Amino acid sequence: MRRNEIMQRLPLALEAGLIVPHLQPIVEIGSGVIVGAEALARWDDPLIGPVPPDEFIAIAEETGLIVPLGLHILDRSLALAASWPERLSLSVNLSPAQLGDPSLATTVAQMLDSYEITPARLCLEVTESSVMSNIDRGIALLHDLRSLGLVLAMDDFGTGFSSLSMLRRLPVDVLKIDRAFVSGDDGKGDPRLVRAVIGLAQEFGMVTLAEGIETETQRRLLWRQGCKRGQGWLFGRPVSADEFERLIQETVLPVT
Ligand code: G
Ligand code: G
Ligand code: MN
Repeated sequence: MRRNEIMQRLPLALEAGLIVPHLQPIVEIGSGVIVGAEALARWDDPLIGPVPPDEFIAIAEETGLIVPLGLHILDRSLALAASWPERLSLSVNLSPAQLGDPSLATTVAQMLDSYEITPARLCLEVTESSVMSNIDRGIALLHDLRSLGLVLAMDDFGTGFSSLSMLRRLPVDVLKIDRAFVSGDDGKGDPRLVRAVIGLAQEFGMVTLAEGIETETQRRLLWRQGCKRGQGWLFGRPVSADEFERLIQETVLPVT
Protein backbone atom coordinates (compact mmCIF):
# COMPACT_ATOMS: atom_id res chain seq x y z
CA MET A 1 0.00 0.00 0.00
CA ARG A 2 2.61 2.49 1.13
CA ARG A 3 4.78 1.46 -1.80
CA ASN A 4 2.00 2.19 -4.31
CA GLU A 5 1.37 5.48 -2.62
CA ILE A 6 5.03 6.45 -2.95
CA MET A 7 5.10 5.34 -6.57
CA GLN A 8 2.08 7.45 -7.48
CA ARG A 9 3.15 10.46 -5.53
CA LEU A 10 6.81 10.53 -6.62
CA PRO A 11 6.39 12.17 -10.07
CA LEU A 12 4.08 14.83 -8.60
CA ALA A 13 6.44 15.51 -5.71
CA LEU A 14 9.36 15.89 -8.10
CA GLU A 15 7.34 18.24 -10.30
CA ALA A 16 6.26 20.29 -7.28
CA GLY A 17 9.81 20.70 -6.02
CA LEU A 18 9.17 18.72 -2.84
CA ILE A 19 12.33 16.68 -3.32
CA VAL A 20 15.29 18.78 -2.28
CA PRO A 21 18.99 18.32 -1.56
CA HIS A 22 20.13 18.22 2.04
CA LEU A 23 23.84 18.56 2.64
CA GLN A 24 26.22 16.50 4.70
CA PRO A 25 29.51 18.25 5.55
CA ILE A 26 32.73 16.81 4.15
CA VAL A 27 35.69 17.75 6.33
CA GLU A 28 39.46 17.71 6.47
CA ILE A 29 39.83 14.91 9.04
CA GLY A 30 42.79 16.46 10.88
CA SER A 31 41.34 19.92 11.48
CA GLY A 32 37.61 19.27 11.21
CA VAL A 33 37.34 22.19 8.80
CA ILE A 34 34.48 21.85 6.32
CA VAL A 35 35.77 21.57 2.75
CA GLY A 36 32.55 20.68 1.00
CA ALA A 37 29.29 18.76 1.18
CA GLU A 38 27.51 15.75 -0.29
CA ALA A 39 24.02 16.44 -1.60
CA LEU A 40 21.50 13.84 -0.40
CA ALA A 41 17.92 13.88 -1.67
CA ARG A 42 15.18 14.41 0.91
CA TRP A 43 11.41 14.29 0.50
CA ASP A 44 9.00 15.54 3.15
CA ASP A 45 5.53 15.38 1.63
CA PRO A 46 2.58 17.40 3.03
CA LEU A 47 0.18 14.57 2.12
CA ILE A 48 2.07 11.38 2.88
CA GLY A 49 4.74 12.64 5.27
CA PRO A 50 8.50 12.14 5.12
CA VAL A 51 9.63 9.35 2.79
CA PRO A 52 13.04 7.78 3.58
CA PRO A 53 15.55 8.26 0.75
CA ASP A 54 16.53 4.60 0.45
CA GLU A 55 12.83 3.84 -0.26
CA PHE A 56 12.14 6.51 -2.87
CA ILE A 57 15.57 6.28 -4.51
CA ALA A 58 15.01 2.55 -5.04
CA ILE A 59 11.55 3.18 -6.50
CA ALA A 60 12.88 6.00 -8.68
CA GLU A 61 15.54 3.63 -10.03
CA GLU A 62 12.92 1.00 -10.87
CA THR A 63 10.65 3.46 -12.64
CA GLY A 64 13.37 5.39 -14.46
CA LEU A 65 12.39 8.57 -12.63
CA ILE A 66 15.88 8.60 -11.12
CA VAL A 67 17.17 10.32 -14.28
CA PRO A 68 15.08 13.52 -13.91
CA LEU A 69 15.32 13.25 -10.10
CA GLY A 70 19.11 13.05 -10.26
CA LEU A 71 19.30 16.05 -12.60
CA HIS A 72 16.94 17.99 -10.34
CA ILE A 73 19.14 17.34 -7.28
CA LEU A 74 22.23 18.26 -9.30
CA ASP A 75 20.64 21.49 -10.50
CA ARG A 76 19.30 22.51 -7.08
CA SER A 77 22.54 21.74 -5.26
CA LEU A 78 24.66 23.59 -7.85
CA ALA A 79 22.35 26.59 -7.38
CA LEU A 80 23.14 26.43 -3.65
CA ALA A 81 26.88 25.90 -4.12
CA ALA A 82 27.00 29.00 -6.32
CA SER A 83 26.56 31.13 -3.20
CA TRP A 84 29.07 29.27 -1.02
CA PRO A 85 32.70 30.32 -0.69
CA GLU A 86 34.76 29.17 -3.68
CA ARG A 87 36.87 26.83 -1.50
CA LEU A 88 33.88 24.54 -0.80
CA SER A 89 33.21 21.61 -3.12
CA LEU A 90 29.94 19.85 -3.89
CA SER A 91 29.50 16.08 -4.29
CA VAL A 92 26.43 14.67 -6.04
CA ASN A 93 25.44 11.02 -6.51
CA LEU A 94 24.95 9.68 -10.02
CA SER A 95 22.70 6.65 -10.44
CA PRO A 96 23.40 3.82 -12.89
CA ALA A 97 20.61 4.96 -15.22
CA GLN A 98 22.13 8.44 -15.47
CA LEU A 99 25.31 6.90 -16.83
CA GLY A 100 23.20 5.58 -19.70
CA ASP A 101 22.09 9.10 -20.64
CA PRO A 102 24.15 10.17 -23.70
CA SER A 103 23.44 13.86 -23.03
CA LEU A 104 24.67 13.79 -19.42
CA ALA A 105 28.06 15.44 -20.00
CA THR A 106 26.50 18.24 -22.09
CA THR A 107 23.83 18.84 -19.46
CA VAL A 108 26.40 18.98 -16.65
CA ALA A 109 28.56 21.38 -18.66
CA GLN A 110 25.57 23.68 -19.24
CA MET A 111 24.65 23.70 -15.55
CA LEU A 112 28.20 24.52 -14.45
CA ASP A 113 28.23 27.28 -16.98
CA SER A 114 24.90 28.82 -16.04
CA TYR A 115 25.73 28.86 -12.31
CA GLU A 116 29.27 30.02 -13.07
CA ILE A 117 30.77 27.22 -11.00
CA THR A 118 34.40 26.21 -11.50
CA PRO A 119 34.19 22.57 -12.71
CA ALA A 120 36.83 21.42 -10.20
CA ARG A 121 34.39 22.27 -7.37
CA LEU A 122 31.98 19.56 -8.50
CA CYS A 123 32.51 15.91 -7.63
CA LEU A 124 30.23 13.27 -9.14
CA GLU A 125 29.95 10.02 -7.20
CA VAL A 126 29.45 6.81 -9.14
CA THR A 127 29.10 3.26 -7.83
CA GLU A 128 30.82 0.19 -9.16
CA SER A 129 27.49 -1.23 -10.27
CA SER A 130 26.58 1.89 -12.24
CA VAL A 131 29.56 1.37 -14.50
CA MET A 132 29.27 -2.42 -14.60
CA SER A 133 25.90 -2.46 -16.38
CA ASN A 134 27.58 -1.28 -19.58
CA ILE A 135 31.28 -1.03 -18.95
CA ASP A 136 32.55 0.45 -22.21
CA ARG A 137 29.84 3.08 -22.47
CA GLY A 138 30.16 3.86 -18.75
CA ILE A 139 33.90 4.38 -18.98
CA ALA A 140 33.56 6.57 -22.09
CA LEU A 141 31.04 8.76 -20.29
CA LEU A 142 33.28 9.06 -17.22
CA HIS A 143 36.09 10.27 -19.50
CA ASP A 144 33.72 12.85 -21.03
CA LEU A 145 32.71 14.09 -17.59
CA ARG A 146 36.26 14.25 -16.36
CA SER A 147 37.39 16.16 -19.41
CA LEU A 148 35.02 18.93 -18.27
CA GLY A 149 37.44 19.39 -15.38
CA LEU A 150 35.29 17.97 -12.64
CA VAL A 151 36.20 15.31 -10.07
CA LEU A 152 34.94 11.71 -10.05
CA ALA A 153 34.55 9.58 -6.93
CA MET A 154 33.88 5.89 -6.51
CA ASP A 155 31.09 5.42 -3.95
CA ASP A 156 30.36 2.24 -1.95
CA PHE A 157 33.72 0.81 -3.01
CA GLY A 158 34.32 -2.82 -2.05
CA THR A 159 30.71 -3.63 -1.15
CA GLY A 160 29.48 -4.72 -4.59
CA PHE A 161 30.45 -7.47 -6.97
CA SER A 162 33.02 -5.77 -9.15
CA SER A 163 36.59 -6.94 -9.44
CA LEU A 164 39.65 -5.04 -8.30
CA SER A 165 40.75 -4.76 -11.92
CA MET A 166 38.04 -2.09 -12.35
CA LEU A 167 40.32 0.26 -10.43
CA ARG A 168 42.69 0.17 -13.36
CA ARG A 169 40.06 1.00 -15.92
CA LEU A 170 37.96 3.63 -14.21
CA PRO A 171 39.07 7.25 -14.47
CA VAL A 172 38.28 8.16 -10.84
CA ASP A 173 40.13 10.59 -8.60
CA VAL A 174 38.62 9.76 -5.22
CA LEU A 175 37.93 6.43 -3.55
CA LYS A 176 35.22 6.61 -0.89
CA ILE A 177 35.83 4.22 2.00
CA ASP A 178 32.46 2.66 2.67
CA ARG A 179 30.69 3.20 5.97
CA ALA A 180 30.55 -0.59 6.37
CA PHE A 181 34.36 -0.61 6.81
CA VAL A 182 34.61 2.57 8.90
CA SER A 183 31.80 2.08 11.43
CA GLY A 184 29.47 -0.60 10.05
CA ASP A 185 26.09 -1.32 11.61
CA ASP A 186 27.69 -2.41 14.88
CA GLY A 187 29.81 0.75 15.27
CA LYS A 188 32.98 -1.28 14.74
CA GLY A 189 33.77 -1.47 11.04
CA ASP A 190 37.00 -3.20 10.11
CA PRO A 191 40.33 -1.35 10.38
CA ARG A 192 42.02 -4.03 8.26
CA LEU A 193 39.76 -3.25 5.31
CA VAL A 194 40.16 0.48 5.88
CA ARG A 195 43.93 0.07 5.72
CA ALA A 196 43.68 -2.09 2.59
CA VAL A 197 41.47 0.43 0.77
CA ILE A 198 43.80 3.32 1.68
CA GLY A 199 46.73 1.25 0.36
CA LEU A 200 44.92 0.47 -2.90
CA ALA A 201 43.98 4.10 -3.42
CA GLN A 202 47.61 5.16 -2.95
CA GLU A 203 48.78 2.57 -5.48
CA PHE A 204 46.35 3.93 -8.04
CA GLY A 205 47.07 7.58 -7.32
CA MET A 206 43.63 8.21 -5.85
CA VAL A 207 42.64 10.22 -2.79
CA THR A 208 40.53 8.57 -0.07
CA LEU A 209 37.43 9.95 1.59
CA ALA A 210 36.00 8.02 4.54
CA GLU A 211 32.25 7.73 5.11
CA GLY A 212 30.33 7.01 8.29
CA ILE A 213 32.83 8.47 10.80
CA GLU A 214 30.90 8.33 14.07
CA THR A 215 33.56 8.38 16.81
CA GLU A 216 36.83 10.10 17.66
CA THR A 217 38.49 6.67 17.69
CA GLN A 218 37.50 6.02 14.09
CA ARG A 219 38.58 9.51 13.14
CA ARG A 220 42.01 9.18 14.75
CA LEU A 221 42.62 5.81 13.12
CA LEU A 222 41.81 7.17 9.66
CA TRP A 223 43.92 10.24 10.24
CA ARG A 224 46.94 8.21 11.34
CA GLN A 225 46.64 6.04 8.25
CA GLY A 226 46.75 9.05 5.98
CA CYS A 227 43.09 9.43 5.05
CA LYS A 228 42.68 13.20 4.73
CA ARG A 229 38.97 13.66 4.14
CA GLY A 230 35.78 12.29 5.59
CA GLN A 231 32.15 12.65 6.49
CA GLY A 232 29.92 11.17 9.17
CA TRP A 233 27.77 11.91 12.16
CA LEU A 234 30.80 12.93 14.24
CA PHE A 235 31.17 15.97 12.00
CA GLY A 236 27.59 16.44 10.91
CA ARG A 237 24.43 14.76 9.66
CA PRO A 238 22.82 15.78 6.40
CA VAL A 239 21.11 19.15 7.05
CA SER A 240 18.93 21.56 5.11
CA ALA A 241 20.52 24.12 2.81
CA ASP A 242 19.87 26.91 5.35
CA GLU A 243 21.42 24.97 8.19
CA PHE A 244 24.43 24.14 6.06
CA GLU A 245 24.95 27.82 5.28
CA ARG A 246 24.98 28.52 9.02
CA LEU A 247 27.45 25.69 9.59
CA ILE A 248 29.99 27.00 7.12
CA GLN A 249 30.23 30.28 9.04
CA GLU A 250 31.66 28.49 12.10
CA THR A 251 32.68 24.86 12.73
CA VAL A 252 36.26 24.05 13.56
CA LEU A 253 36.91 20.81 15.49
CA PRO A 254 40.61 19.94 15.86
CA VAL A 255 41.75 16.34 16.35
CA THR A 256 42.46 15.39 19.98
O1 G B 1 21.07 9.84 3.47
P1 G B 1 20.92 8.61 2.87
O2 G B 1 19.79 7.92 3.63
O3 G B 1 20.49 9.74 2.03
O4 G B 1 20.82 8.04 1.38
C1 G B 1 20.27 6.80 1.07
C2 G B 1 20.83 6.33 -0.25
O5 G B 1 20.29 7.12 -1.30
C3 G B 1 22.35 6.42 -0.36
O6 G B 1 22.83 5.26 -1.00
C4 G B 1 22.56 7.62 -1.26
O7 G B 1 23.71 7.48 -2.05
C5 G B 1 21.30 7.60 -2.12
N1 G B 1 20.98 8.95 -2.57
C6 G B 1 20.65 10.04 -1.84
N2 G B 1 20.44 11.11 -2.64
C7 G B 1 20.64 10.69 -3.90
C8 G B 1 20.56 11.32 -5.19
O8 G B 1 20.33 12.51 -5.33
N3 G B 1 20.82 10.54 -6.28
C9 G B 1 21.13 9.20 -6.18
N4 G B 1 21.37 8.52 -7.29
N5 G B 1 21.21 8.58 -4.99
C10 G B 1 20.97 9.31 -3.87
O1 G C 1 25.52 5.57 -0.50
P1 G C 1 25.97 6.89 0.02
O2 G C 1 27.32 6.82 0.62
O3 G C 1 25.83 8.04 -0.97
O4 G C 1 24.97 7.24 1.20
C1 G C 1 25.24 8.00 2.29
C2 G C 1 24.32 7.46 3.36
O5 G C 1 25.02 7.30 4.61
C3 G C 1 23.15 8.34 3.65
O6 G C 1 22.08 7.50 3.93
C4 G C 1 23.59 9.08 4.92
O7 G C 1 22.50 9.60 5.65
C5 G C 1 24.31 7.97 5.64
N1 G C 1 25.30 8.42 6.63
C6 G C 1 26.12 9.48 6.53
N2 G C 1 26.94 9.57 7.60
C7 G C 1 26.63 8.52 8.41
C8 G C 1 27.17 8.05 9.65
O8 G C 1 28.09 8.62 10.25
N3 G C 1 26.60 6.93 10.18
C9 G C 1 25.59 6.27 9.56
N4 G C 1 25.08 5.18 10.17
N5 G C 1 25.07 6.68 8.37
C10 G C 1 25.59 7.78 7.80
MN1 MN D 1 27.40 9.03 -1.94
